[in-house]
Parts: sequence; C-alpha cells; structure tokens
Amino acid sequence: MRTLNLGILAHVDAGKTTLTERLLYAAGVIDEVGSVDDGNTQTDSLALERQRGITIKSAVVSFVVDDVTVNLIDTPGHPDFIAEVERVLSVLDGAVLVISAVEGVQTQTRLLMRTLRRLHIPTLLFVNKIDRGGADAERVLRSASEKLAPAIIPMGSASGLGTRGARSTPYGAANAGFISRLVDLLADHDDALLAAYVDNETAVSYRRLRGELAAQTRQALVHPVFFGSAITGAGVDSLMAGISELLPGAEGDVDGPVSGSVFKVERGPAGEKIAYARMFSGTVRVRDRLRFRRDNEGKVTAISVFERGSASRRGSVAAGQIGKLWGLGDIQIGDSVGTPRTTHAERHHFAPPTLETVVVPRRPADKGALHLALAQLAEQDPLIDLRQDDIRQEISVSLYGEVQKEVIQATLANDFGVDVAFSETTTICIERPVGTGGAAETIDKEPNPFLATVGLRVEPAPFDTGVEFGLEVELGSMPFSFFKAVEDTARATLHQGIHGWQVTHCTVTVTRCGYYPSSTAGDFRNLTPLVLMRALEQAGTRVYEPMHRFRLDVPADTLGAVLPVLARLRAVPRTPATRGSWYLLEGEIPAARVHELQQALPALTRGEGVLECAFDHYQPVRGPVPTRPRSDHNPRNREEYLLHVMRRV
Ligand SMILES: Nc1nc2c(ncn2[C@@H]2O[C@H](COP(=O)(O)OP(=O)(O)OP(=O)(O)O)[C@@H](O)[C@H]2O)c(=O)[nH]1
Ligand SMILES: [Mg+2]
Repeated sequence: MRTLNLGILAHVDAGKTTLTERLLYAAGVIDEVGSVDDGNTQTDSLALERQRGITIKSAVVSFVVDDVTVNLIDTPGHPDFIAEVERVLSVLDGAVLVISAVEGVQTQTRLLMRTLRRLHIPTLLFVNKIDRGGADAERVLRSASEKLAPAIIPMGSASGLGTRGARSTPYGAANAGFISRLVDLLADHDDALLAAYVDNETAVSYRRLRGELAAQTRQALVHPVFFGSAITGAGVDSLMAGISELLPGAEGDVDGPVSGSVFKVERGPAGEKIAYARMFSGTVRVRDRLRFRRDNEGKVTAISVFERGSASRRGSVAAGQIGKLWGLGDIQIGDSVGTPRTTHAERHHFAPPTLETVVVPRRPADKGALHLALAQLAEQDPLIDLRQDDIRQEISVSLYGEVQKEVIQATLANDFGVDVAFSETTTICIERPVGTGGAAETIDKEPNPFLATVGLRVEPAPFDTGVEFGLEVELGSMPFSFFKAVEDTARATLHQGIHGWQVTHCTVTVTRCGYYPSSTAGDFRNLTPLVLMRALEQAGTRVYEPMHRFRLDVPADTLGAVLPVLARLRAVPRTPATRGSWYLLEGEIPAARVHELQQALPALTRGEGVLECAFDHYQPVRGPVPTRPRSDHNPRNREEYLLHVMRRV
C-alpha cells in the first residue's frame, strides 16, 4: 500500500471543499455528500467555516483508492489565509489544482501554480463546475496553457457544458487525437519515445504512453487536465483514477532516522496541544522522546494516524504517513521533529502579511485574557506575529486582510469569550540595506566587554532571498555552537532595523571571528547585535512598502467614475482593455489602499465591479519614511532594544 499526501489548492470558491467531499464519497468513506452551502462538509468543520461557507484552516482527511492511501489536505483559497497553504506545501507528494470552468484561471490560481511548479510538486488540474452556466472548457484550456503551464494535456472531453447533465468522457487508446497529443507532449522529454514513434507509430503501445505520462507527471514536467463537477459528481471517477495512476507515492525509510515536519497545530477539547506531522523518515512511537527546534524535547503521549477517513489511535506513525501527535507542549508550526530536512526551512513561498492592526479589548479587564488568547492563535498561525507595546499598552497582530481580521475577531469572541475592536490598521513595510556596511569588535580590545571577536558585513541581496547567512572565515575556526549563536542572534536582531521594520532581502557575512577557551555562546549572542547594528547603520537602509497587483472588471459606463478613485488611492492602471461592454483594468496599488478600493467599488460600479488583488512586490516608499514604533521589547532606545535581544536569545 502506497501513501500519497495530496493537497487540493485553488482560488477561493473554485470548489475544493466540495470536490473533497465528492472524493470521500466516491471512495466510500462517507455515505452522503455534504454541502458547503448547508455547512455539513467533512473538511469545513469549524463553526466559523460552516457559517461563512469558506475554508479558513487546512484540514486532513483520508481515503483509499486502488492500492493508495490518500491523505488529502483541503486548503483555503482566500488570499487572507495563504499562510495555511504555505504550511502544507512542504508536506505534499502531489497536488490537484482546481480551476472553475466559469471564472477560469484567476489571480490566486496563477500564484499557486507558479509556486507548485517552483517546488516541482506533481500537479493535476481539475476544471470544475462544468455544470454551471458560462462554463467554457476550451477557454479554460487555452488560458491554462498560456498562464499556468505550457505542458498540459486534457485527459477527456467535456459535453453538455452549462447544464446539470454536463459530462466528462475520458480519452482512451482509440482516440487518435489524444494519442498524437500525448506523443507530442511526452517526446519533449523523451527522445527514445519520439524516435520509436517516428519509426513505427504502432510500435509504441498505449501502455507505454500511459507509463511515460505517469513518469513525467511524477516529475512535474507535465500536467494532466480533468473536467468535471464536484456538485454533480461528473468526472470525479476519472480524477480519482488519475490520482492513483499518475501521482507518486510518499518515499522514506520507516527504519531510518526520525524526521518529520509539523504543518498544523490545534488544541483538543481539553486544551491539549495536537501537532500534525508528516513523517519523511523513521517511525515515531508512543512514549518516544522527540527533539524539535534546536534544543526542545518532548515525550509523545498519544498518536493517531490518518487512514480510511479520519484519524485513528495507533501506537506509531511511520515515514510517508501523517500523524497527530500529543504531548509535545512546546511544539510550533513549521518545526521539524527529529532530524531537520535540509530544504528551504527559512524561506517563505508567499509574501508575508502586509497589514498590522492594534487589537483592543472592549472590556479593559479582558486585557490579560486577550493576550493569552492571541498567544494561542499565534501558535496555530505564527505569521500573526503578536507584538506587545508595553509603553503604549497595546497589542498588535499582523494580517493579510479584512476577512482574516473578522475571523480573528469572531474566534476571540466565540472560543475565548473576549470581545475586541481593532484600531488603526497600518501597512507593514520592510527595510533593506542600501549599500554594503561592515563592523567588527575584537576580543580583549576596548570597548568590547565580551570574550568574542565578531566581524560582520551586511549588503543587499535580490528580492525573495530573505536573509542569507554566509561565512568568510573557516567553519572549523570556531566551535559550531558559536557560529550558530552569531547566526541566530543576527536573525533576531534584523527583526527591527534602523526605522523599526524587519530587515530582509540581504546577506550577512561573518568576516572575522575569534574566541578564548573560556568563551561561551553567550559572549557571541551579546556581541553580535552591537556589531550588526553598526554594520547596518554604515550600509544605510531604505524602507519599502508592499504593492499589490490588481485586476478590475468594471462595466464600461462606470470607468469614468472609477479612474479618479484609482488615482486618489495611488493605483496605477495600465491601459484598459475592452471586453464587450466591460473594461478590464490591470495595474498596481499600494497594499495599504486595497481595502478602501474594495469598499468604494460597489457604489462606483452598481455592485458589478469585480476586484482581484494579490501581493506583487515591494517598492521604495516615496516621501516621508514611516517608522515602526519599537514594540515587543519595551525599547525606549536602541541600546535598550539590544539589551533585550541579548537577554532573549
Ligand atoms: N454549480 C456548481 N457549483 C459548485 C461546484 N463546486 C462547488 N460549487 C459551489 O461553489 C461554492 C464554493 O464551493 P467550495 O467547495 O466551498 O469552494 P472552495 O474552493 O472550497 O472555497 P474556499 O475553501 O473558501 O476557497 C459553493 O457554493 C459550492 O456549492 C460545481 O462543480 N458546480
Ligand atoms: Mg474550501
């Protein structure tokens, strides 16, 4: 029996949860198909998800098809919950990207496919909603090959589009058009196949072509496309067969060293912490002691494993499987258990939240309860990045958008009994070095009070690199724990740059190091922030604000009203394109103004305008540079902040 950890990803409302329900039904896990609109699906199980009809948290369910146990992870499509998608990407063996046959390829669809391709995750496309009015299979195929990936191949034809009786019929060996498309597609990566086919068409068996299709899909070179309707169930059997035939199973040695990755954390009914871990290697058993995040350790008190439906209690969870682990009190999302996997641990695939808002309890007496509640929410979503400003007595959280804000508000009220309001929402900027800066402190040389020599250089790096750490000294010249102390402290220090924003897209290089036999890692932790901030001041930093790319469809007669509002919001549209009696506007807008545009739109366009926005890039702030109040650490000045960092790390 193989195991396949499969993600279902899509733009909001494309039908992921409905499709999940259908797959569970087709596999015999459930006897009745639940509906998002009735609030009774398996994976939208949170009260808030059922009320709102949208997915907020990723959820795991499992089913068996042929000889494969599929652990399916249904993800949210709303851009405010992109962090949920980010967290599951590292645990997937394959994915199904759902596209609505009516709305076609949307902003989030492109972003997700770009990321799946970058990570080489084998991906099938499912064109859903063929039963809905306006469904157009050809248009979706065209735009999928233009905007998502050129190497796609329809696995069947769709008929009766836009009607309840819409069907999808799989192609087979008898369909000459399919065979020749298949050969064309596969020959790009397989010269032997092309040569054999050119030599004698009939010599290449259909079996061989299907085998090669599976091989190339598993390498994420090609993407088979299925058509169907999650509502009527049309095409779901073909997709199911494709999942088992074309996607790879999980690999990993069950007897190897323990290595797993935690992609979800939740609290059980008694408030106990439950970590969802995907195992890559080894086997974890109840009562095992597990190491995670540097020097943390915990004893596993119970395990349940996803098998045929939901999770059931087991004595162990092995390589390839997803297990729920109890007993690891300090575990956080993103932690590795056992030996860390050496893939982009620090790197994010999507942009971080771009908004920050102050959370205020409506009853002042709830302040302590609010802090505790937010700390628990931050366990499940570290990107909300809880910050406490002791001077202003304020708590703030980072956010992707208004829907996430409403969800936090409702969760605090429903689950924790704390009513809150939000005051000012501000944009989260970033800082990046302008040039190169360097500084050093030498052991035993005034004014350095620490038993450590540290020299650091900081310089800008391309966007999307985060913080890279490099060495210009021999790794063997100092105990590894001292290097680790320098790196960890440098990363912590960069949380607040010269203007108070996170410093990122830069490289920090260790240019000098030295120690005495009596030196400790603490000496390096204490000295590093002082040296790094001096280097940063020498380099100088520039503040950047997040920009979104927007796509706005408006009725032609409303364009005159929309354009001045865009200008006022500092949105820069390119020349509008006409589409019948509609205009399509695309361009850039500061993240800070997206919400205002969303709010203004209904009145400007009689409620007909459709706006899609997604983070695109950072742009240097023009005009006065915004500074972020130094919070979190009660710092009245930099020295105090640095002392705080020293104490903390
Ligand atoms: N007509 C039709 N409606 C569908 C189909 N699939 C889903 N829907 C409807 O589309 C809406 C959204 O479906 P969901 O399954 O919640 O979509 P989702 O992708 O899970 O949405 P998020 O998780 O919030 O991103 C619901 O009203 C569904 O009933 C389909 O194949 N045909
Ligand atoms: Mg959903």
